[in-house]
Amino acid sequence: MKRSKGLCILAAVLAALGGCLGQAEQCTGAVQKRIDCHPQPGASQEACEARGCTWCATDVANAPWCFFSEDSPYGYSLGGNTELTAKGWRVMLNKRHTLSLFGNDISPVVLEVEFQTRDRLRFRLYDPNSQRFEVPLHIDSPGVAADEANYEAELAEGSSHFRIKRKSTGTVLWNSPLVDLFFSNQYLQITTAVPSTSVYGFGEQEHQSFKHSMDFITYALCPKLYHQREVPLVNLYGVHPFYMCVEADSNAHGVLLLNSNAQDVSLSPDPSVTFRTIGGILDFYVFLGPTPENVVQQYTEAIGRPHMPAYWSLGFHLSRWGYGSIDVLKETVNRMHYYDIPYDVQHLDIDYMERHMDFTYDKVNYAGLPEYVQKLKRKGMHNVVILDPFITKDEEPGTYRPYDLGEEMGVWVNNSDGVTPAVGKAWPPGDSVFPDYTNPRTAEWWTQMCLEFKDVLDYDGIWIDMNEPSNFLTGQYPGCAVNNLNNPPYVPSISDHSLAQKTLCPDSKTYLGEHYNTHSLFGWSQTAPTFHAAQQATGKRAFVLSRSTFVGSGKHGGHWLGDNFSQWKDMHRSIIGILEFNLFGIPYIGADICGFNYNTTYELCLRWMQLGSFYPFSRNHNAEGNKEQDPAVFGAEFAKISRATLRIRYSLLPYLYTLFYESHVHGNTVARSLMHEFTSDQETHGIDTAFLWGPAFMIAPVLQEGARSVDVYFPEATWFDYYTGHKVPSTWKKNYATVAAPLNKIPLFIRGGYILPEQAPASTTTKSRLNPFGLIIALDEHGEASGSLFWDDGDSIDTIENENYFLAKYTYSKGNLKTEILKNGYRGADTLKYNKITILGLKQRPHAVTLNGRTIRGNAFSYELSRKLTLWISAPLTQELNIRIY
Ligand code: MIG
Repeated sequence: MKRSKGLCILAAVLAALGGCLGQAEQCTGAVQKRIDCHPQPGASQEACEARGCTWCATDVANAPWCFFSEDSPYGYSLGGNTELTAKGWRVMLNKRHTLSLFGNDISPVVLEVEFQTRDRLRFRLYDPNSQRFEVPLHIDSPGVAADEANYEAELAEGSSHFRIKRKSTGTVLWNSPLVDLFFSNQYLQITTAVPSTSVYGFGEQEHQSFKHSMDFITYALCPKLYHQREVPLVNLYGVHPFYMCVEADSNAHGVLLLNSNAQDVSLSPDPSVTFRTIGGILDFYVFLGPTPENVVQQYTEAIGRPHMPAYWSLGFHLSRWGYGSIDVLKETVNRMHYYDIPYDVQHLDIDYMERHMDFTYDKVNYAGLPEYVQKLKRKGMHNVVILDPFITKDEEPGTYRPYDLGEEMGVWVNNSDGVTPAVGKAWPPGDSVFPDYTNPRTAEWWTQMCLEFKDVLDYDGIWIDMNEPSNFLTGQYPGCAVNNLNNPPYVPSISDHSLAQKTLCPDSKTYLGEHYNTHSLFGWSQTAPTFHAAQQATGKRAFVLSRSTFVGSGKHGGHWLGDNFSQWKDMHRSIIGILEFNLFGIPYIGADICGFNYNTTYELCLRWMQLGSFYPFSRNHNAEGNKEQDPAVFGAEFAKISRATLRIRYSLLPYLYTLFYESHVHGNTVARSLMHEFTSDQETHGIDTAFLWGPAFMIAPVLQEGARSVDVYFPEATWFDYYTGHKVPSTWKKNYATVAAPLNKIPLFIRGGYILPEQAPASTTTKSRLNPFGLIIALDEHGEASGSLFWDDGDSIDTIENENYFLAKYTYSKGNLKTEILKNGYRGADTLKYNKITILGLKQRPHAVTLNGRTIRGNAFSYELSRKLTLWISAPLTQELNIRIY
């Protein structure tokens, strides 16, 4: 329930008067327990009481004034006996009263519980008498006996609540009163108590903190292009109805609502979470953890593990919308090379196209582009081209094959008649049609177009933009008809409260069903076909960067956070977005470095280059019309700092790549919050200004203008300054310490107990991949550390599945470093060497060092007062190392 401040005050006065008139007794009951009974705008006492709910003003910000009580005439009650099924149980629920909030209530509904794995429970509420839309994401369900599961699911409190418990602790993870359950044709709602206020996730919106505020906050989930991003919490491009909650005893669990209809979710201080969706079924999955990493591993096991990115895609990317010409592009590239800034990938935004038409390039302004791309490739660089999901229908017949062939194959999204294509307006000249990627024929057409285009303009990856899908109009021509789908009784709290705004009408027809149900799946359904097309076209590992994502998108693509602004606060929010997309199983994630909209400034851009050097996906990107902001344009000093920071990134790419391997194989996060690693330390729960690469590398960027230091929180562990190798003072532990951060420095720390593989940096990964490796061994308080290295050729398809890779495990204990080679299947590793071993945190200066039993001469190692030992060696990567420190 939203209203303006003024109205609020007026209503408060009226309510106070009401109180004097004898209605005060209604105001008993804690405000924080309220669940909104009038979620749409326009609540009034009259409307509220007419629907049988309680009205009571409060000055608690955002708290609903109209809310459910035990005797509100809604919800469901037990309608029969519990029946055992092959993997769980099910029970009928009947609607308690005949009154309806939004019409067409369904009764009975079935609550069905499925014990899928020991750590994963599914429960669904569905209509037993009619097939409703379900998301076509296949999740394997091996099934497990109830007594083997780590959870219990039951109807409790006289069968008035559905409850899920963690067996080991008895913590109630889910508790839904059936009294405010709704299951009508176009309005489904369920509330659950959550065991703590440490709640993370839900997307995609821009969040101000990683840990959510539970103060009656509502987020909408419905893909839309940015336009109103400046409005806080507005729904953005993707849909991830997934949250993770950390319980009081530090166990964590996750919950997914697998539903693709427009929806919103309200977080209340009780604490509780209310889901509202306008279609489909209520299909929940609960993941038992118990660590935050386990939650993400279990989540990605269900929805699909993240893809393995190409090594080159972990290099630095440069992009902008509106170079305008190949000459400006060349000047930009040249100055990057002049300053020798590490740089692997050049993106081409829509201005490379002829009149913004997919599968063309501008032969006038970008004359010679194909040859230029070849030249960059010979330097070891890669390129990514943008493709939009709208195809103009208004070129001369026979002159624009993408349209002609698509039309012939019948691959467009149709109007509600199911026959005539939906026509909207976007970048290309004339009007456009929209490929329906849920149709397998569309995938064939798209692949064909991508293959043919490769011969026109070579590319290594594809960037798919505007796939919410975006349209410059509200709905297609001639506007949306008035009907149930286009005008549902409840519209979630999305921007403008309009489902068709800047997209297609909900009653449009896609292969999988009405756009009403499949809107959130547009970008998702485009990602897999683009992945396969890119793979086929390049013969290499696919690179797909998608603006719109859904549950499971990480399997085939990465994401960037979209059209941010060149503002300091956006820099902070980028960290939150990156942490969230790691929860969503999309670890290949970054934000536009230096900001997309608005002109950046020298200092903002410099600090952002420093932070962005540690985004899993590191790309500087800018909007049309803004001042240039590539790291070479600000002069020598800026370039030098950017170069130095990116060289740190490049030197640690073997570590980052190994994290992506772990993510692909085990579903781990790549960038993670301090809370993920130090869950039992409550202080970490709210930290989102610093983050980690894996368990071991902390990035603590400057996020404020003019700041020359950062207050860094150091959880209980041994930490080393990345630059000096100094152990941080023990007084800093479990404390905030002020760390110097002059303009040329981003604070970075290594966690004791870990071994990080590194490799000498170079101007591209093509070159750095040939350089010698090093190991940074950061000892914990027991003088121990471990780590691993994954290596392969970096861009072949399925190297893991085909066992064409190298995997080593390193352990250091009692002065002894050992490697164990777990896999030696990549012959390209045979020529690579280790040349540098760094040990941080030694207790004393060693008097001798041996490598594989032979003494290392004194001039091949150096020991610094910081207790950092550096050994210069030459040893093959693919043979086991044994180093002893005496
Ligand atoms: O209407 O292709 O988010 O990264 O530069 C804007 C032009 C369309 C939006 C993307 C942005 C890209 C821009 N696109």
